[in-house]
Amino acid sequence: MTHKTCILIGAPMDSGKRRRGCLMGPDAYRVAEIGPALTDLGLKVRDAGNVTPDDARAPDALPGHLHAPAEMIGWTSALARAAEEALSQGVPIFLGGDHGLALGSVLGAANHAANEGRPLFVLWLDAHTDYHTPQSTQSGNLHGAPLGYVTGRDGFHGFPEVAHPVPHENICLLGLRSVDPAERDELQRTDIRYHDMRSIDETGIARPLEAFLRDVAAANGMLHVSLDVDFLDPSFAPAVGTTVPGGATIREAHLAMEIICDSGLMTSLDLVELNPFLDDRGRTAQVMVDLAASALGRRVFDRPTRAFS
Ligand code: 4U7
Ligand code: MN
Ligand code: MN
Ligand code: MN
Repeated sequence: MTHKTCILIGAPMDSGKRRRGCLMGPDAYRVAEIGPALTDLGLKVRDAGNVTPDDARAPDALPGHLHAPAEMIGWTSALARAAEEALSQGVPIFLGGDHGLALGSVLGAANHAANEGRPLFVLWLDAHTDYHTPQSTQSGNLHGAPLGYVTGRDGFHGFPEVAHPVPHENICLLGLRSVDPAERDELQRTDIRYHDMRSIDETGIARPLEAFLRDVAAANGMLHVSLDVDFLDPSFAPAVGTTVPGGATIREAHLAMEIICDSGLMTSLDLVELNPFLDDRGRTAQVMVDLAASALGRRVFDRPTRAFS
């Protein structure tokens, strides 16, 4: 692991939804010392600063109830470029910003993987499925649509073309407990893997995650991990606009990160939806930094590495 360079990329964006505050996220992660937490693990860390969105306009074909569509298009193209560039140099860690940033981070990762001739896999840790299209979303908030976009669903007029859609079977969602009917109906027609909180309560988080990672390893895949604060239960992670009770515990979340780390497969990471305006003395920012450190090698004792291939 020590050969890796982590590249911190700030995405101070709020355009994916109406409630404001996530744009302060990158600063909160830096104040919570995400950089030192990773250098302490023997990793090289480069802070690439913050991305600024491209200028863009929203075509008339997009539905009128969408929030900030031009800004979303501008963020998507700028972040996809930043992701592609960073992936050729190390492991990008996107400091959000709302989950709308993943339209760009995953698009860039998919383009990079295609150039490398490798498949991209996506692990989505979230209370929500984020599988909307501009037409299916009722809220008009595109932070609920990144998986719809990167899988190549129709209707994202004016957004960068998704030349390499992520295949459904390469996506695994963990932590679900708030799924809109329109998303559920579409998802159930696909072979996306999803595990809601009930199934995590019944089988634990390790088994479905390890099964997914074995497939990533067998395919020599790249792995993008997208961690939404609301994957966690709001009692541990209050700084989020979309709180849904009954989320993952700190222990489940750390175990997931440690298993990801053991696999050695993660090639990019999003930390999204932190709203520092809603935080309680920085504790959610700190939890997210600790989870990122677990995904990148922090551990109490060395253990024999698990076999994933
Ligand atoms: B997040 C929602 F209706 N589905 O579309 C919507 F419940 O990135 C929520 O996962 C989306 O936090 C949440 O607005 C997006 C809602
Ligand atoms: Mn999300
Ligand atoms: Mn969510
Ligand atoms: Mn499919």
